[in-house]
Amino acid sequence: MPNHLNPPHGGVLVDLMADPQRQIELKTASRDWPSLDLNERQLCDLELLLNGAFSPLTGFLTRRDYEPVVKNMRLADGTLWPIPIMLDAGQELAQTLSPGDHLALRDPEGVMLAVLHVEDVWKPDKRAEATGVFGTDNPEHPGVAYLMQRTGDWYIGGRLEGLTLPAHYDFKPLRLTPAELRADLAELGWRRVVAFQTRNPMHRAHQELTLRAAREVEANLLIHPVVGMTKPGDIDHFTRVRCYQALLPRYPHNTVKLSLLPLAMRMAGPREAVWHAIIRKNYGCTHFIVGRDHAGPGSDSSGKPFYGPYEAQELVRQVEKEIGVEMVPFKMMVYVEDKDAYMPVDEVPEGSRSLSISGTELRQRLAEGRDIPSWFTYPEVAKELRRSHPPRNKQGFTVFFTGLSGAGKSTVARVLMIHFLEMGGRPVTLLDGDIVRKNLSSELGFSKEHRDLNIRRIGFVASEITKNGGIAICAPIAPYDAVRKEVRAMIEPLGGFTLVHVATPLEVCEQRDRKGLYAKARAGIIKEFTGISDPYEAPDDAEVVLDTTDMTPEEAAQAVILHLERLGYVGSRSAE
Ligand code: PPS
Repeated sequence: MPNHLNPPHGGVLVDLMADPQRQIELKTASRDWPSLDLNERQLCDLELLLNGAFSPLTGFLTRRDYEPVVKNMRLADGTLWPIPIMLDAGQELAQTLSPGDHLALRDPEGVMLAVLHVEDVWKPDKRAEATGVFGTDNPEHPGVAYLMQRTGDWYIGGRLEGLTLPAHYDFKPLRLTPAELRADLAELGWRRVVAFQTRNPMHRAHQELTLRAAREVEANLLIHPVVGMTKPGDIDHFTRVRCYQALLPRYPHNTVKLSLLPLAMRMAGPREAVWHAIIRKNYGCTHFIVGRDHAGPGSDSSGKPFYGPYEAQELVRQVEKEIGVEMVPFKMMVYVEDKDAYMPVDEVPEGSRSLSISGTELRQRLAEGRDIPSWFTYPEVAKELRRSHPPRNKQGFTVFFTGLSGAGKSTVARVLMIHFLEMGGRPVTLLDGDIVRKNLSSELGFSKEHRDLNIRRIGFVASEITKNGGIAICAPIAPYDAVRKEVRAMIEPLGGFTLVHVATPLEVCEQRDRKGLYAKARAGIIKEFTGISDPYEAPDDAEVVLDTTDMTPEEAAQAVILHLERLGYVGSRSAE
């Protein structure tokens, strides 16, 4: 093994990649093997198994290793390993596999990335896994939620042989494998390297913390952000990496390096911190920064934190020698106004005012286009954040009408569209019930299943429009609550979403009967007619409720516009 793969740059790296001759054999043999197309989490795990970041693991855990890992953070042979790395599957695939079989692991395009030599197939006790790994089975914990709701019920364990690493097309020069990073560090002559883990943009507090850490242990700094899967709702990695790149010139020359880690985080707090330290050891680092509430998901709905603020530091402290990485513990850094400097919260002089801005506060400031002070983040970082998080008056949004046939949805939607066109500044699309049924859903009828599918299609189109900064106005009946909520959940992370319940009473709609449909429904000529022979679930989450019985379409549209103005999506500021 070349010298640079040995300490001080990490321990022994496992190499799971098959040589070219063996790859040909595997590809030929794979024609007879079952396949699994990996999801995002599995792809991340596979990449770090294959590239050696999860050394000493040589594959997905077998039951023999899984159980002691869950119970006491150790593989069967006693090696420290805190997080189960599992290949999960549904019953359909699991039933067809037995020990000794081969499973081809593929990316979503069908490219074969690796072969799993199946050693074990079993149904785990997920609740025991949750309490063992996360210390809770509360589904508000994102790691528990993933395990309970998105993880298949079966695990398949076994050794891996790799053919190729998952493909990435973004920030390629920054995606170094452990061997590549070790080689780079050796070439730079960096013998002591302190790694900084992050899933957030880095502000001045983080810069100060990393500079202090590097100074304290006389090491160079590796900024090693996670770009695989982080906590749902986090700022996307494209934006974050641009922010890190903007920050780099603010460090002293030749002291810092940026490299990206395609890890799927579990938010497991203390255990995750141990895992992060092992991974950094494998990437060739000698030191690892552990801050306040490292890799913790915050608090549950009752406000109780899942982990104590320094629990992760305590656990890493117990095992740092065994891992061979020295922890650099840090308290929270705050800005001290009268000193115009950052310092650890426990060192702030008495009587001094300290300031900080939370992630939620930052998101609010971005959404409202408010000032982001330069004591908090450098202007070049703020600029990157603003580019991908424009204020609300520049974001896209969806206005989603729901209500009975004849309630007035289409008419109000049309008036609203005209007003948006008059305001200008954003493209507007009207997805009226009839238009959609003609163009997107012509093959669908009015069963619950078909109506839900229709609404999902509308939601998908509206989410794309919203994501790209446009206005989508939807006006279907959308009689079912669950699918309306699904659409809301799909769109809200991408821009604005306003549900408008056109709550005109059935008697009024029936009296109007502009299309003659109610008469036909009463006569039984039209079946499954909403309000007559089919249900309508009135929403309890509508932002605007309109009854068009005694309201003009103009008045109804104004009520929606006033609501959007109040939130800042339209109005005087949208002309800026
Ligand atoms: S849904 O439930 O949201 O998928 O319905 P939507 O796509 O809005 O389609 C409703 C329009 O189709 C006409 N129509 C019916 N509506 C309800 N129930 C039945 N059985 C039915 N059959 C045909 C009706 O004209 C609806 O248009 P609007 O504009 O709401 O009156």
